[in-house]
Amino acid sequence: MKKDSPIFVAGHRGLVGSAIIRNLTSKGYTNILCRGRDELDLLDQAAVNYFFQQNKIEYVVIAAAKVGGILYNQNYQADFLYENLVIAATLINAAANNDVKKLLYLGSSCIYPKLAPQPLKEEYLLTGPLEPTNEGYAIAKIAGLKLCEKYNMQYGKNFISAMPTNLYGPGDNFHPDHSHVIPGMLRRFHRAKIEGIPEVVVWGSGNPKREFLHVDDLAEGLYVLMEKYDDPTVINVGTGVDCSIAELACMMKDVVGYQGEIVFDTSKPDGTPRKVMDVSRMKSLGWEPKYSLADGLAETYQWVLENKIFDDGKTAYNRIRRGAII
Ligand code: GFB
Repeated sequence: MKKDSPIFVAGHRGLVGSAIIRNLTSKGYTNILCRGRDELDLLDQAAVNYFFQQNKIEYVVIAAAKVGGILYNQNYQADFLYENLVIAATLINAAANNDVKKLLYLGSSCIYPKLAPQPLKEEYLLTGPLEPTNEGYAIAKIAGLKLCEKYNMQYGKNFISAMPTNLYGPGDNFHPDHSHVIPGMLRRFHRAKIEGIPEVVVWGSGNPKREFLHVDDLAEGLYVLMEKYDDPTVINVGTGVDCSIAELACMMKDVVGYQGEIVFDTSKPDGTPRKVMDVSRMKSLGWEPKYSLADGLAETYQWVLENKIFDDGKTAYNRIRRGAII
């Protein structure tokens, strides 16, 4: 990519999209195009085609998606399947029809079978049943990566797919019910500390294990893929290290400086027991994550405090989503 190449980052206001913008801007890229959902409806094929034509887009990163934590996924499976399916189809088709040189599609570690051997290798895709709590999202993501693969085969395109692990960091979604585990826990531990609440409830048994990658480490990995990776095979992007949700809760308690108790609400779903990824192929490209989980959690909490994310509740959440803070 040349510094003035037209690069479209779809989903620029989200956790991943905002990190990609920070990363490319820091590297001196000057022609990064972004459109909010109020400016470009990614579910509208004609509108997206017109946008690609008008702006002669050369590179595309698809960081736009309907995302959320385990409860949100579990309870809105049709919305997750439909919206993520159409976003992928619309953007990939527009890229193919408008001579985009390279496209990077983002999947997720939840595309792998619930009980696949660990660590997860890319070849385990489609070898068993998926985790029910996010099956809708996972099928949409699998369809997207397969669409890239088939456009490469039939039309000779260069559309690559990366499978990030669970992500966290500045610009995350801190919604009390829809967020992923790290922002959800951070909000709960912070509120308990400020309001002197004697115990913090952690969803599930605490036994599942998860791998967590700071979003700025992901953004650097995606840059490496855009520059060096032209293989149609999906590639895992993660730390290759996991911890239990109970261990995460103890780390969070230390990061926030909370003195109370941790209790587990087993009426909430655990989800996949484990999904740590084999990241050897990504590391062979010369990329290594920089943040330890402890440092990444501390940096994220500092960002939350500096941006007063929890001070005015919903407003702060909405400001984040409109990109006012990022
Ligand atoms: O991050 P999370 O919502 O999604 O949940 P998944 C991870 C684990 O943390 C589950 C537990 O076992 C939850 O029960 N947990 C504990 C919590 N406290 C909380 C909390 O306050 N909020 C949340 N959300 N969880 C996601 C998929 O699955 O993985 C996404 O839903 C995506 O679509 C992502 O694929 C990578 O890791 O279970």
